[in-house]
Amino acid sequence: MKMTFRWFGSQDDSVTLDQIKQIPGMDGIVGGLHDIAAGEVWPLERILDLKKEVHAKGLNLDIIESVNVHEDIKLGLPTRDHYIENYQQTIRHLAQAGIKVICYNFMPVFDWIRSDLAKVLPDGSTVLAYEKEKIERVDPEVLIKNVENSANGFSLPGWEPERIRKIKRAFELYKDVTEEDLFEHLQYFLEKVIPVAEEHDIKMAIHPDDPPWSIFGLPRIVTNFQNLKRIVNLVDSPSNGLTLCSGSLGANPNNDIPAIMRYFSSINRIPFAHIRNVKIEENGDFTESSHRSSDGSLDIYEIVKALHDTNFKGYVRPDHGRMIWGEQARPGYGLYDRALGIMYLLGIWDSLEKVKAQKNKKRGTLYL
Ligand SMILES: [Mn+2]
Repeated sequence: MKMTFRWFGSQDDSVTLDQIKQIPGMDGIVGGLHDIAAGEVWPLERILDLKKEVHAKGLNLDIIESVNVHEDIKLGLPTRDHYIENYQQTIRHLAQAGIKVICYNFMPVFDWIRSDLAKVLPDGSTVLAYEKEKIERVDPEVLIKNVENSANGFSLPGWEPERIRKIKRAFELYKDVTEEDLFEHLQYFLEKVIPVAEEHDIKMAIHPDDPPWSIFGLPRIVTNFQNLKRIVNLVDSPSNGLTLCSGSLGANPNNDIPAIMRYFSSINRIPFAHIRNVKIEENGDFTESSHRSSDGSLDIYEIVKALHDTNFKGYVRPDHGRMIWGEQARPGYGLYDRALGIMYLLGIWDSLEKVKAQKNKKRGTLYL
C-alpha cells in the first residue's frame, strides 16, 4: 500500500508540499491540472512542470485526479468522438510524464453533492454533510450558489464554473437518458480509451458516484457491487480499474464495503483507493466523520484488512477530512484531519503487517 495526499497545486491549496512531506509514510501527491476544461488535451509541458515541482520536494506524482470526462461523452452525442480523441492524447501525455493511474468519474452534470459544507459537530469540528430532505427540495441552481459561497474562496473539484454554467442545457439533454444508456456510453468510451491506457501501462480508475444514488432525476450507475462488476467487465483489461472510495459507496448502508474491497482487490482492479468514514443516520442523511471506526458507520479496520489480506500494492489516500483546530482550507481538504486519518490507516496497516510477520515466523519454526 502506498500512501498519498491530494494536492491542488501551489496556486490553489492552503496546504504546502513541505507540510505534506512531514506526514509520516507519504509516498506522493495525487495531483491535477484543475484549470483545464473537460474535453481539452492536457499539455505535456504543464504536466511535466507539476511533476518537477512535486519531485523537487522528494514526493512522487503517480496519480492524477481527475481527468474529467466531457459531458458529450456521457450523453453519447455525435461530438463525443472528438473529445475521446483528446482524452486519448491526454493519456499519452500523462504516460510520457510517468503517471501510473488516472482517476475519473462518469456522473452526469454534477460531481459529488452535499447539502452542507461546514456542518458543526458536537466537538466543534465542521464536516461535509448530506441531508436528503434539503437536497430534494432545493433548486439545483440554488445548490450551486450555496456551494460557491461556502467553499472558503476555493474552487471545489467537480464544481468548476465552466461546467456549472451549462447546467440548464445539461438537464434538458439528460431528460431521456436512462441508466442503460449511460452504461452504453461508458462502454463506448472505455472501448476507445482502455486500449490506449493499456498500451502505455496506465490504469484508468473510475470513482463511484457520490452519493451512490440518483439525484435530481439524473441517471447514476457507479453505485453498487453489481454495477461495479459490470463496469470492470465492460472491457476486460487490467487497465479498466476502480478508484474504490469507501465513503462514497458507504453512504448507502446496503453496500458492504469490506466485501467490495476484498473482491476487487483480489482480482487486481483497485489501482487506487479512497478511504474515509461516514456516519449514516436512520433517515439516510449522512455526515463525513473522522476516520476512526467508532466515529462513523464504516468499519475502517475491516476495510484496510480486506486490502491487506489480498496483498494490495496500489495507492491509497485519506479522502476528505474534518476541519479542525481552526484551519481555513478547501472544505474536506485541510491538512490536519487528513494527516490524522493517514496515521489511523497506517496504524491499522502496520499492526496487520506485524501479525502477519509473527505468524510467518511461527510457521517457519514449525518447519525447522
Ligand atoms: Mn472519493
